Amino acid sequence: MTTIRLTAAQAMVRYLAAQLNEDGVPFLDGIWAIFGHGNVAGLGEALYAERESFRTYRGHNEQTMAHAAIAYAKQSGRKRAMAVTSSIGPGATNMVTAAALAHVNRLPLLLIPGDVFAGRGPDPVLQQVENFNDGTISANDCFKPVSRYFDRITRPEQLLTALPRAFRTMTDPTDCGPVTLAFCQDVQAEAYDWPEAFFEPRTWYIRRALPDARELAHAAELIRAAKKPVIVAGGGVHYSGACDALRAFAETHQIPVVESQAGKSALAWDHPLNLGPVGVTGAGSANEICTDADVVLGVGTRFQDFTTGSWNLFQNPARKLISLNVAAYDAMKHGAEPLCCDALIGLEQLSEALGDHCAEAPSSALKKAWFAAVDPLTAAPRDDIQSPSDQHVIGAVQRSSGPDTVVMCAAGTMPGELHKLWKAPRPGAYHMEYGYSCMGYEIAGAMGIKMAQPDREVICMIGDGSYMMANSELATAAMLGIDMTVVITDNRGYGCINRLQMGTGGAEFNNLLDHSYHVNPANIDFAAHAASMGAASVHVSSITELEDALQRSKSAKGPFVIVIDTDPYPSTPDGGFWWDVAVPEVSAREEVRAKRAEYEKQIKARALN
Ligand SMILES: Cc1ncc(C[n+]2csc(CCOP(=O)(O)OP(=O)(O)O)c2C)c(N)n1
Ligand SMILES: [Mg+2]
Repeated sequence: MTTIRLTAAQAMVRYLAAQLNEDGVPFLDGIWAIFGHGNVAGLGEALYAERESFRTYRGHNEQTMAHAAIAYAKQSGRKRAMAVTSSIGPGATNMVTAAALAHVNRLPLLLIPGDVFAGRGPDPVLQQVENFNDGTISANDCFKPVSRYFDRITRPEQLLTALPRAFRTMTDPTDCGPVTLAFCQDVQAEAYDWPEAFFEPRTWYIRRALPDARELAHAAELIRAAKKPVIVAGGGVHYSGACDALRAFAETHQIPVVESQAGKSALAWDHPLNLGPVGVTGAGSANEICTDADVVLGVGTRFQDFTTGSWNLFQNPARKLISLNVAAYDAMKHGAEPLCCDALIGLEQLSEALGDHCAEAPSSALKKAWFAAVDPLTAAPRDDIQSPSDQHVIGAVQRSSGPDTVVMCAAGTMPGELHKLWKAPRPGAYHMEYGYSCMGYEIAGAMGIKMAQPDREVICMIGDGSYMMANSELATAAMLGIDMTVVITDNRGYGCINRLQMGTGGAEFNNLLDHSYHVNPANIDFAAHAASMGAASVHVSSITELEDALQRSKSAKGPFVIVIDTDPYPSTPDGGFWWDVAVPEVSAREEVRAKRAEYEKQIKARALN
């Protein structure tokens, strides 16, 4: 066996660069890095040496670098990913939130935080968390509950098993999620004689699991017997590349489709069988179909509360749930009949099993009524209004967008409004991080999307609150020459939570800036802030000005930030479904007591489901 003498860090970088995906391109696009003690001397030296074959990107915050990496992976349909490395201690724990985000959303991400000295000679080192009763614990143990695979590299040769496991996890559709390889800093610098074969290029295929014959037959039997079936399309449809298969299945068997946040854009918005978004932020058309459905076929969905109206949506007492999911964990949820397999293969085989069976197509009146109700909300206002709504902003952005546009968002008012109102023309046109709904994903995420798909126009919708939480990768986007449009809706605070507070009977408190304890009124100049980081920016005062700015943004180079003041109170009244947010049983406020009574009715209704 020929060997090569390298440090553990050098070996890791060589290995990372040699892993390919099924299209023959590197699985990892590169690595985001902020150095400190814990990675600068070891991994930093190794990355420098390989800088031509494996790119290192410098960001401004470990969490948001990881957000960029996650968005990259999501937009790549999990076929490509990025790594992120940090120093030990705060740099590392900054990434824990991002690990959780990737974990919830089932997205590949390779985190390489530096770790304390395996040899413990200089202990305690700067930033070392000392545990009094357990010598093996470091700050990086925080990653364990939010990693699909965690390993601490305390000897160089552990990489021979840890690295293949890392790629196995990231490319396994069932287990896909974040991997944390906590890399002890003395080990990074230590040499070992590595088998050269370890660094040969290796291709990682994403396995397509076939259905079990009994599960398939049972699912087909249930669908055949159904009078009012519906398909709930989730993110798994996209990750499996099953959007065409879904359309063919729906058309052949005339079964309506509704879409979760992660599933949206699986079918074009104007396809007659796309009944629209489902659940808490769903369309009236979709929710009406689901309320009555006797068979609900989930495809690649986790059935989270926003999708199921906190499990109050599917009200037909005779309804059966089938969950077609690659993960048995999801396929068994809430008493579902499992169809545990890849979405594309599962839909094809289910279709074959159903033959020419056809359900009764849904009436087109439902969709017509929905658009008749909501289209006026996004229409250009006849006269310029003082304080436009977020719906007006969505309308303007929609009018300026084309088939190559990707609209993206994560938290605040916009996700719900976009789920209801955005008209996604094709798969990938809608990128919503609504598994973890993490404020601060947006700007870094938009950058990651553009890096994944440079030919598409990326529009980031972000509230003032999310912008304030994490905006520093705007400077990175400027530095990397990333063309993207950022629309900041400034409603002076946490508008959606303020409405939720009112909706649960609470007084308006600590959400909008003006309702929060202050000595001086807040006055943030977002356009000036963005400009200071190297972005082109403009504050617009009307929807007409917004439309002009959106046109200008198309030929702009680098990030282009548009700020518009919006009204924090309106949200789309039509559609939607109950969301379980616990209301206090005891309160001095009459409004809370009234909301509690309503709440108890909903809880009872769920018990009957
Ligand atoms: C990291 C994080 N913290 C808190 C929340 C809870 N949260 C969800 S939306 C929101 C307010 C968002 O405010 P903004 O971005 O201004 O959007 P708006 O609703 O005002 O349009 C908060 C606090 C969250 N989702 N993520
Ligand atoms: Mg806001």
